[in-house]
Amino acid sequence: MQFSVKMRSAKGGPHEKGGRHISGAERILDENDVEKGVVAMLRRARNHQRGKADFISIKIEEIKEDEVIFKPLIAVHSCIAKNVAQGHAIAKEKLQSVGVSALAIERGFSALLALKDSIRGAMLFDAFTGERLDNFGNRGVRVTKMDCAGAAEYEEKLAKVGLTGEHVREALVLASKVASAPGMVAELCWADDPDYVTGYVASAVGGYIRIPIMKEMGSGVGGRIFFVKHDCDIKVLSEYLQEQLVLITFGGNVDVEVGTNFRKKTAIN
Ligand code: WAQ
Ligand code: MG
Repeated sequence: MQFSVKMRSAKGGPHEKGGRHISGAERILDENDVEKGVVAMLRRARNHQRGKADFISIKIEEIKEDEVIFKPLIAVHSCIAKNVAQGHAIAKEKLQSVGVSALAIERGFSALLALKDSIRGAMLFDAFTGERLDNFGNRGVRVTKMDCAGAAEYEEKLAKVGLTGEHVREALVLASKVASAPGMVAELCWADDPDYVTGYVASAVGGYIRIPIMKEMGSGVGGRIFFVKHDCDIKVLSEYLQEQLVLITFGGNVDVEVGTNFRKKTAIN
């Protein structure tokens, strides 16, 4: 039996009463791993760099295994950037190359850079006009009900190319689910943890492009923008992001390419 386990935490009360978002997590776990998973989430919320949460919501739901679908891990590429300006320039170029308009890119960046603090979910933007399409306000759309299909296999393969840690695993799983969503064009993200400055641009076509520096060290403001097709059905998309159970598979060999020009290729297998 499997369970969807999700956590969101805030400080200064619940999110909906103005509390400051601290941390969230989403997993799909076997019955035997639920207890351990819940304890890990509790610890994360209480010992987070962003602060000690005083509101923690953990939701555990039994799932029907026939409702789970499988999607492949998107290809992973790493870029070199020496500072935030270079990181943003690479991200903009990559977004444009997978079909996001220059106007939408500017608007997306402005929206993220204008945040005074992180919100708990992602903002949806029209990839053509750059208009914000969701009306989730300071909540954003939270992608949930996803995990990697085989955690042990995943850890082992990613460790071989030096991609370890929860940030990477969670981001790769989220980005792969998001890239598979109906109407999705691309995602832009950087972390909200003050000492974690990495971010990425991801899409089904271009894969996961890891960018080492997307904000200044010490900044607790990160976020996500999902750029979607002009005629995207927001209701269908939001339902997929929030409710569809998705497990991410390796689907054979996965290549991780390193370098601005992606010259060095390391196969994970
Ligand atoms: N659904 C939608 N938005 C989310 C979710 C979610 N499940 N989780 C986080 N966000 C939004 C929210 O606004 C956060 O403030 C923001 O994204 C950043 O979240 O080394 O750690 O969990 O390759 O801090 C990327 C690089 C790390 C990983 C991203 O994001 C790597 C990261 P964080
Ligand atoms: Mg974070």
